[in-house]
Amino acid sequence: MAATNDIQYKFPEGFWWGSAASATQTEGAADIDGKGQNIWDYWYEVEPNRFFNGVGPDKTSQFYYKYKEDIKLMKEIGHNSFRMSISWSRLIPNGNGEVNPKAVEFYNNVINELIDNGIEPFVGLFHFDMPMEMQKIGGWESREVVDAYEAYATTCFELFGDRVKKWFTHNEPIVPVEGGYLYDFHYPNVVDFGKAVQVAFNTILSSAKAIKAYRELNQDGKIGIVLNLTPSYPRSKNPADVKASIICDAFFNRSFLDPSVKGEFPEELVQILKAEGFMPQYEAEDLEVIKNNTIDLLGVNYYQPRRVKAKENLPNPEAPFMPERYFDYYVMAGRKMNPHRGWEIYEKGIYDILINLKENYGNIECYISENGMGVEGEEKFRDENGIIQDDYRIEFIEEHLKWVHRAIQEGSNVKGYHLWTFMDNWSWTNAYKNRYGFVSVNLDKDGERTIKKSGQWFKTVSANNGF
Ligand code: BGP
Repeated sequence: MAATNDIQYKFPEGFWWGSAASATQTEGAADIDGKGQNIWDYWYEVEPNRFFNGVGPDKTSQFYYKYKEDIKLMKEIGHNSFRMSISWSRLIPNGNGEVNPKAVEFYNNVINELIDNGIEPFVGLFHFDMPMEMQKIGGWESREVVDAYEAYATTCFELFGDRVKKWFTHNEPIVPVEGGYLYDFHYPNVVDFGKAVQVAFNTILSSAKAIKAYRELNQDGKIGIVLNLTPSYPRSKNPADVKASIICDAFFNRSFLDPSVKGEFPEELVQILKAEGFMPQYEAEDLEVIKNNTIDLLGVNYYQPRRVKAKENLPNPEAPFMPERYFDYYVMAGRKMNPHRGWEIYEKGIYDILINLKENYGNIECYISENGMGVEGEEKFRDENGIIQDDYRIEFIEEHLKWVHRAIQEGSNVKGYHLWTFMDNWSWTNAYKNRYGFVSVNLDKDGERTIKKSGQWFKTVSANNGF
């Protein structure tokens, strides 16, 4: 362990060190103990070929069975906090109605085990996993589903809120909009911008309703949302490029950030939706609910930047409407790459997000809820002692943490850093392709766990509260 006087980047007392994961990506046990199907279980059943190597959500990393062992490992590598999510279709198999007692038992056990090990549970209510019965009646397109979600959220607060003091209504809510309704990488694989807007609006409304329900219960915790705030950098200062980046930002960041923090929608976006004829349907009181129920705490997910320029070509008027009618992406020459995932690495992006929150969003309390480096074929880095030598991940985390540290020096209200993810897990259509964990999961050996070099390193960082 580094001597304390060797620490160059010291973080504030009580900084949250940990990682994040989600229910459907880790639990497995997809069809036992009363769990209902969600869209992933269903989609895998009907189109297994859409998943990398045909691996589905049925087994994943078996957290359902191995949670005690996993939580022990979390403690061992220095976690003082961990974000998990509750599977809506495990807790309430039909999405609305009967609560599954086996699920209550499981989540109680996990939450208690975390607390007994000195790890604060941060709990998300929705991480991409719509119950199939709810999807059948329209998913987030439907007001009925918004109401069912509010009831589900209330049930969670009532069941677990005595111990859980940090709640998140949604994780990256723009992703089910993109995946399910624009770009065909989540079920229901609809390509329809009008529906996408309705889904986005209803998701925001559901978040505000859950926040309202939480406050009405007078529990003494905090409630927020986790957003992937990918900055949109313009190619140049040319006004056309800058305008393109502002519009891109309004579509993909401010669409959820502004209503969540300020209770209002970005004017640039509303203007476009009106001009293009895509305003969602809503009731007048919805806007009041959104306005009056903003978040306490913001989770920030950051992986890579967006690089944007003015559109080069006229769009095909026959093609479905897409946000990209207003901008093009471009590849910046000289960008730094994660060659194992094909994503750009731009560490300063994390600082830019935090400074933006400080300057334009009232310096809302926030934390880095996901950041991480996916590596395809990571087994090749396993050494003769069986340890994955992931020095690239250590460097990735360090370089991002330096910028987080700098933002703190400049007054950012950022309270913690969680890696995506604790252990290698099943990542939607990418299944087990890209590995992100502090802990490796060997699928050929019944999910055997081994702490990677980065996990050992993180333990020291957490113990020293810096590096
Ligand atoms: C984030 C999601 C996670 C996870 C991660 C890695 O956006 O919140 O659920 O899947 O991306 O993605 P991938 O495995 O596609 O590299």
